[in-house]
Amino acid sequence: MTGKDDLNINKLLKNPAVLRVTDDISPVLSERRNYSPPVCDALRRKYTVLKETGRYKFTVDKEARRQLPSLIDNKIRLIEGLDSADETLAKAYGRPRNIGIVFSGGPAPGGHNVIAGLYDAAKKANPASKIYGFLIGPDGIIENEALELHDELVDAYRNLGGFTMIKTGRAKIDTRKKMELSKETCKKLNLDALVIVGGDDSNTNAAFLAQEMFADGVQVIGVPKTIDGDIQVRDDSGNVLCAMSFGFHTAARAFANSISNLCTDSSSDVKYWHICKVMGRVASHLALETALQTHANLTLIGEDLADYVDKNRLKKAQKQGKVDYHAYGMTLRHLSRVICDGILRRAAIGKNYGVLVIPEGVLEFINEIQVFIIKLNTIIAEYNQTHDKDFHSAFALLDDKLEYLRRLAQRSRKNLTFTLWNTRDDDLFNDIPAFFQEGLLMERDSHGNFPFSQVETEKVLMDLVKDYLNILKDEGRYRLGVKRTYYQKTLAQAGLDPARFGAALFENYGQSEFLLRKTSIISAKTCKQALVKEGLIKKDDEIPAAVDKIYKKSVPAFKTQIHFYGYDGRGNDPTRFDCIYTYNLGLTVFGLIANGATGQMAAIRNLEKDFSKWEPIGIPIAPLMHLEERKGKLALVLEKSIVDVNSVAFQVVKSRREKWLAVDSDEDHFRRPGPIRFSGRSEEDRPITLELNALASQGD
Ligand code: FBP
Repeated sequence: MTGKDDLNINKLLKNPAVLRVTDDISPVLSERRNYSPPVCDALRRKYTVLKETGRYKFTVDKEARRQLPSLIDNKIRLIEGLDSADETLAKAYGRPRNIGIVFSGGPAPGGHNVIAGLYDAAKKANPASKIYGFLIGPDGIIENEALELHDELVDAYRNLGGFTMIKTGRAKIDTRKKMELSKETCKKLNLDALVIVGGDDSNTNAAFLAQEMFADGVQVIGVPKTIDGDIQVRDDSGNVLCAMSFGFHTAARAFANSISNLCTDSSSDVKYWHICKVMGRVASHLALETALQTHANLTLIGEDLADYVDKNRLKKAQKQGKVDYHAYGMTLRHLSRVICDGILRRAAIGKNYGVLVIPEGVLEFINEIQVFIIKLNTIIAEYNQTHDKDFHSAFALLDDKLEYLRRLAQRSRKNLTFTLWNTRDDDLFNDIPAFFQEGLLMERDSHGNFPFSQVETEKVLMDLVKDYLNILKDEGRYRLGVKRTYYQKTLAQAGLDPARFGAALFENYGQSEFLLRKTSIISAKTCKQALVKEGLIKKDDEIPAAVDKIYKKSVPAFKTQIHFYGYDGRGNDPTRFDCIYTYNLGLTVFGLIANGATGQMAAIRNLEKDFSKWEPIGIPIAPLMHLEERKGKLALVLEKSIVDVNSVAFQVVKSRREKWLAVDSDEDHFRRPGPIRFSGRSEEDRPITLELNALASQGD
């Protein structure tokens, strides 16, 4: 570049038009920062008060009562607004407070608005109140790494995605030492309250912290965060108290937009099956919402697979007067058959392309894999408890880990009381591909969860699918249907009689719009034999070019493109629904704190209804807890909500499956959700899952 060019570019860079388009602040960023979400009526008032209601009942776990005695009798708290207050309330409500807030676990769109809501409400009640953001997750509490938030910082992140302002982490405050350090931090910062924005595990942690700090008077409030959508709360009678965690809507809409684009691509280029894995560590809520948003051709729902019963197997066993326990639940192999069936049926009408959605946590619902996961969890946890070095450092390589498992299997042969890992387990485990073995042995997170996002589930499944399709191809059963009119035109143009050749080549000539090659024709050689047999050509003749062309058209090539949707959707700027939901959650948090609550989770009731019906509430966390296997032991945790196969949303998807598979000559029935639109009228109000499930309570 010459000096003259340098001079020009420097001048150009100062040009207002260049400055405007190269600025970090895009028009949508400004629009988002300046947006003020609407506020629920109760939270708009000068004061809030809590009204305890005994209307909602929970069955309390004995262990929860034992471990969380100060919180277990907490009730649902309704938040009501007041424009004026007596002196005592006004003084208590408006006293200056120090509040700490932390993000825990994976990012979820809307988190910044929880902070903004809490910050606005606290400053409105008393401008001298201080809000601290703990940095990089719960480690920030343990190590007292905190940042005092101020207007400029909070304003910079309003209505924006990610947890960028204070970052997040997956640490768990699970040892006496970490608990003491956390208490010390609260003391040093003179905190009145600590707010934990997290998923089921983090809210579990919030309950234990609330119990621990009860005597010190530090209140602990949880906020239901996770794109997975698996924090949903109902009471014993099924009344919905929290319909969905925040972040779910945005992530689902982001995934749906990308997947919908693939639906368009696949039906244009007609040569690929797009295999889309979507996040959701265990529950398939995100996959279900994606199905409703896009009408992709095939969507697997883990919870549905777990319910699977092989009726043929069951009948066969019944006839023999036996019970076949293997008939219950889905195996990996069987699942690959289910996928192949869809692929085959579409191929038969000439559609050798499509979109398949696989939930990230599908393996959790496959019996044989779940057994491995639980056994390996226990083996790893037991090893870590009894040795100085942890399992993963002691056995860094896969071969070392396999060798250790082999030794355990040998032990089971000598010692019959040791049943954790037997020779059969070891043989089965050695039968699976190395990359999958590595996946199943991966390090668990601090809460003992299996890292599904790092396992190439789609690869495991698609390898099985490809193997089976090859078998079906060899048997002549995987073939592409050829449009009758195309076939007739091609043969007629070559001067051949379509009817005579058709009868020799196809099993359904004259019966269907799409012609299926006979299963005995699996190669050019067998095609020629069929023609010779019917006297259409002589032994030494070549296959007529037109027939060869039709034969080649009927041979499918199974080509896939693999995609993973997770981190991208998690980082998306929130939908309007999530912006409004989270800002009101932040205000709710302050309402709970200002009224002395602890061990509660902030929530908004009636999310599935119009905004005017939204009600801020506090849900007691302790009564929601139950015992679950974690790190090989039973632990008290908040129960995850998985997809209810009897829900309206699932039943709608189930009843549309055949239509969306589109095994007919019509176009596919894809739906275009479009990208997330922050402004404009075409953006939807709330997740489709919520809208549909709300119909159940209306009795429609
Ligand atoms: P949270 O439950 O912490 O919100 O995280 C959800 C999630 O995005 C899952 O969908 C996914 O399996 C997991 O986090 C990925 O974890 P990581 O961020 O550690 O890769």
